Amino acid sequence: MRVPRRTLAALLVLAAAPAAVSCTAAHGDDARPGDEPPAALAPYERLLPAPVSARAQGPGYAFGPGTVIRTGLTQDEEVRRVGELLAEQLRGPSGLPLPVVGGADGDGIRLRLDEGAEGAGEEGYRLESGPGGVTLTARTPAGLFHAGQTLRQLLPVSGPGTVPGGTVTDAPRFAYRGAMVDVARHFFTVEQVKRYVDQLAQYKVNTLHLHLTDDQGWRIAIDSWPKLARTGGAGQVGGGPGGYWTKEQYRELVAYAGERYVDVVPEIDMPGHVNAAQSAYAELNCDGKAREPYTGIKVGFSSLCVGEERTYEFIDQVLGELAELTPGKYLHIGGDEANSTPAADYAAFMDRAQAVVAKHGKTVVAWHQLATARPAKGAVLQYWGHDRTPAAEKAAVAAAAKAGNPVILSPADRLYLDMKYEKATKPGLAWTGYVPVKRAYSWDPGSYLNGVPESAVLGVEAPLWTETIAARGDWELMAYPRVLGLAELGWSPAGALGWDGYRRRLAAQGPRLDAQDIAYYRAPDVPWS
Ligand code: NGO
Repeated sequence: MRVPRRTLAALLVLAAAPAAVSCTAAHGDDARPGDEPPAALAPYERLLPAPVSARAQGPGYAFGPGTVIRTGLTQDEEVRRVGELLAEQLRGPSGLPLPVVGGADGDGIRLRLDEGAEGAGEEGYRLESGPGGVTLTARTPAGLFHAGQTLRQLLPVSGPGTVPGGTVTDAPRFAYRGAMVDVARHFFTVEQVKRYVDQLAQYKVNTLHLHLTDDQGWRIAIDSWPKLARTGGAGQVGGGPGGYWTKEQYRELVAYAGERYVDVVPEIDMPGHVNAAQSAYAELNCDGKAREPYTGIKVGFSSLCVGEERTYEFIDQVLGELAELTPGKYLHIGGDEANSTPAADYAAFMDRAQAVVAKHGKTVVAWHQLATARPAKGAVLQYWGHDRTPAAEKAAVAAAAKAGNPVILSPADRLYLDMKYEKATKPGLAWTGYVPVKRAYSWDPGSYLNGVPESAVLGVEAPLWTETIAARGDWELMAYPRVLGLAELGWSPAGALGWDGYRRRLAAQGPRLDAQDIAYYRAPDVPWS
């Protein structure tokens, strides 16, 4: 679902045309804390993620009490729903009634599904604003949704206002733009995760990876193994009460995310990271003895019993129920840090686990250690190495990519949202070193790993591990603003990337984050107003 390079190039040329106020594709690279604050960016320049092309032109549209949202002639139910959701998102800040009506003609915000819309792909769109209204055009409802999020950024943070005249033509660079939440180390409610989905979807992030199980907790109800959640979900890091989601709650979250064009990828981590399951069921241990619940933050000490047939009945039933609950195409089976599973056992186990995923009609995602075993055809590898990862490990990922396994990039020293920004950051870990906002953003996914060309990169993902994160404030402090950098790396064309332009676009988002009551870290090298 990538826009063909030539189309992108052509659009970029357009964006740079003399009459255009192009989205500022600045390439300057140095943080200059203490510099004069740069002049404020015009609305079309401050869009984040930076679009393929944006230009201001002519008078704009007065978005006011008379504005209606028109969802087109086709009576398409989904377009209607996108219109309703956009109205809801715009009503809050603007205080306007914004009725949603059918039809395509007349003033207002017009949503237009056009299967022939050129260059738009699965998620792209075009936005045109002039005195008569704003027209959003896309090939798919997802594209219309993304267009609506761009429109939100062209409006004032609060109150009615003018959508400046101009045009945006846009489509993502990568198909997979993800964020992960670890609800196993610390438990979080579905409501808290929904809040994150809302925040992320406005920046065109389209995947939510849920790390549902680990040594410290099992967070999803499984009917055939009820003690996994009831017993295995009772605790968390530090010993506080944990919790779990019922199937109903999980379904509700998946549906909520789906309405915002965010796919859910659930993860059951194995064969390591399984102490919670092994504390609930003695039979999952080779010695037949239940483990004590674990509330610390060490890794690599637990392993499923690879030689025992019951282990495979377990994973078949668990993954079967999860597949049934999950409309998306991926199931994540972990595979990281299996330090207590001998290499040959690990490979044998992963062979069978991958076959189970296929049997239930899904595609495997696993942490990149799967590359050291035998990745199945089409299995997706999630790379979480860093600058000091041994070359041999990187080479295994490159070899798998060469053999056709797509790669999701989550470099730990760039995209791990649990890494401290600096020494003074209170929550967080620092095993990769500190990850300031600039470092999180300043790299290119298309040329990051030797031997993994852009064509092998499915996309990028920012994981939020929660060993040290127990409350919303810390979650948001660690995620924001770094997760906006992830959004831009995943969406914007390579030519639009660059720290100097980005830090200004990011600063312009400050009032929006404030208005949404997001507790972000005010990085010193970003010119916040
Ligand atoms: C590692 C480890 C996780 C930790 C995380 C902390 C992966 C894939 N496995 O990443 O269990 O929570 O680091 O940063």
